[in-house]
Amino acid sequence: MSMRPLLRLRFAAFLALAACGGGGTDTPDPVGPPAVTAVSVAPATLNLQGIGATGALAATIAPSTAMASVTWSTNNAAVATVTGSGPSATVTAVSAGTATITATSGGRSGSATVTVTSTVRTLTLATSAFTLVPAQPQPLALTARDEGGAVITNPAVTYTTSAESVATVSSAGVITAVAPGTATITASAASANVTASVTVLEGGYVTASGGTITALGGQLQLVVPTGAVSAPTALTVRTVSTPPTNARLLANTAVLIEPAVTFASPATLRLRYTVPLAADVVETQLRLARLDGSTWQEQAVRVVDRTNRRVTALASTTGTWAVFVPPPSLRSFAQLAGREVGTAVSADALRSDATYRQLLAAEFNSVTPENVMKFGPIHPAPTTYNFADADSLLSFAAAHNMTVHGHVLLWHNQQPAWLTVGTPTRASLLAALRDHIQTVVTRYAGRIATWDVANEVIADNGTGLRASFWTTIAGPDIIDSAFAWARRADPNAKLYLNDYAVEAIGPKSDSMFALAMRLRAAGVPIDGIGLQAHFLVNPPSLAQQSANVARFVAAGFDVRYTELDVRLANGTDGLAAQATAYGNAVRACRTQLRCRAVTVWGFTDRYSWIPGAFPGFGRGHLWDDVFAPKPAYTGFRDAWAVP
Ligand code: 9MR
Repeated sequence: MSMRPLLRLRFAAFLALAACGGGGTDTPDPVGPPAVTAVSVAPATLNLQGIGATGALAATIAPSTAMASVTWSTNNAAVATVTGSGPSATVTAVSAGTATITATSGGRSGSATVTVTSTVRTLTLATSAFTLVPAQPQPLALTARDEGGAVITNPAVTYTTSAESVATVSSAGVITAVAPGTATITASAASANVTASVTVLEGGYVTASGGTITALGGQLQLVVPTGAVSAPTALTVRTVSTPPTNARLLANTAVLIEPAVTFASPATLRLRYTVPLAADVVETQLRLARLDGSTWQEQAVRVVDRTNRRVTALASTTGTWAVFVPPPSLRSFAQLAGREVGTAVSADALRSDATYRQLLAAEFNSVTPENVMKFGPIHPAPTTYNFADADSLLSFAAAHNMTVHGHVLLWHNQQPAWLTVGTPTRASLLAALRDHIQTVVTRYAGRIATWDVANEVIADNGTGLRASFWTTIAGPDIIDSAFAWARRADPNAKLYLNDYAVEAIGPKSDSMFALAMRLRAAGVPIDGIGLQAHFLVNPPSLAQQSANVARFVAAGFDVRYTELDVRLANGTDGLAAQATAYGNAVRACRTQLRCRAVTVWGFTDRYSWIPGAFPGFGRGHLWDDVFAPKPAYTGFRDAWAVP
């Protein structure tokens, strides 16, 4: 048995004393309980779970015969206190941490380590209601406290969401909005719970490095290039219902994107139209607009994607965007019918009258210069051309997606004085006309789809050719030459023979037919027949006109109504008959696919050639002199509108 040296010494002394006892001397010295030689505490470690939890410790004294009392102490009463009498003690947890509990007896001591682990009693959130947009992250600011109110760092918390489809939550407590709706996020630790409500709006979230907003059930997609925004930006998107002036919104496609964000580089904005398009709307008419203050600014449309029903634009800024279509118009119906609806355009009105321009652009998809391309106006001196007005009209047409019907190359009216003075000869006229056609047609090649090459060359009584300045001096084959020169100058333009009073089969239409056949047989490049259609209230019937159109088409010619108007005698009503006349021209044309267009010779009574040319007549057009649509407009439009 091993014994510590000191103990061994004392024990030896005790034995020595005992040995000399009974040696006849006095009572031996009293011998007390042995001194404490060691104190141990069990268990050596004590884990207390939760504030207020208690645990027991026991001290063991050596030798067991030692009779010393035991005192207990803690080195950290903030963590654990100890009460005890004798060898047993009760330790009470005060707060999380570690304390050393010591039992002391007879100058000796032993200890145990007590670890207090606190439990989460309360969970609180700095904010417990969130409104987010899809893809937006939102960390939860969670505080866990123990029973004593102390904050627990890094508590073990689990997070759950009531609707993954609305918002998810990570194990670190970061919510991510997914799609519109509401969800409840629950954080749990021990027996504590706390919830946060999440409302996800239509919208999206753009991150600093780029991103995509998809909202409104996929109707809106905003693709933001990298670096386009300087910080993560949440955008909410709402529907709005105020349409652009003079336009129809496609349902659900006007969106308000808040807050308005200006992008460093343009983002791609795609707006989907989820509704079927109205019968008269064609995709190419779809427009994008952005609300600027209280006015809609039309934005350039980059792509109309029919398959996915998306209209795409480049956007520098968010705000309110909409897909819209123009109101029902002549051109929308004509386009559906696969044809052109045109009008002669007055250069003066185009220059000076904004209402005129607005109506022209909205209603027509084809224009014919009423005067400015005629020989005299465009070629006023032998080597002088005046293209300014024609150029303006072509710019307008291009800007508004309109075709241009050129009018006119060879005609006996509106010639410049220089052409007719002196004694023109066949040679001089041929040279002049060739130069004229080469110059004018070449200049506008590719921009003028169809040309009136020869105009009004049939005699009024229907017997053959008109004896005009051109045909009389140069010979009738100048007509042939005009077509040939025009073809050479623009091989793609369709070349027309144009005349009036040829809208029903009869002597004059027969003469025109015969001329067209002769020209073609001679190899002259003639493509089409222009029916002017300057009507009075009782024009040829629909059946007569249809038969006439059919004859030219059957012979292989394109046809177009080139100068339709219906003049009324002053003091008469005639508006209903006028409406019928306008409608029937369209109906007749539409009986044949190769009747490509119906062009009116001016669209408003405000700028009309009729009163000047036919005193006592007027009111021949679709809109009146203050731009109010007349029954003629409705009659004309309805004939276009039928499928
Ligand atoms: O509408 C045109 C009018 O302004 C001119 O003064 C006139 C000159 O003759 O020409 C009018 O247009 C005609 C067209 O060029 C050819 N067909 C008959 C049209 C009405 O006269």
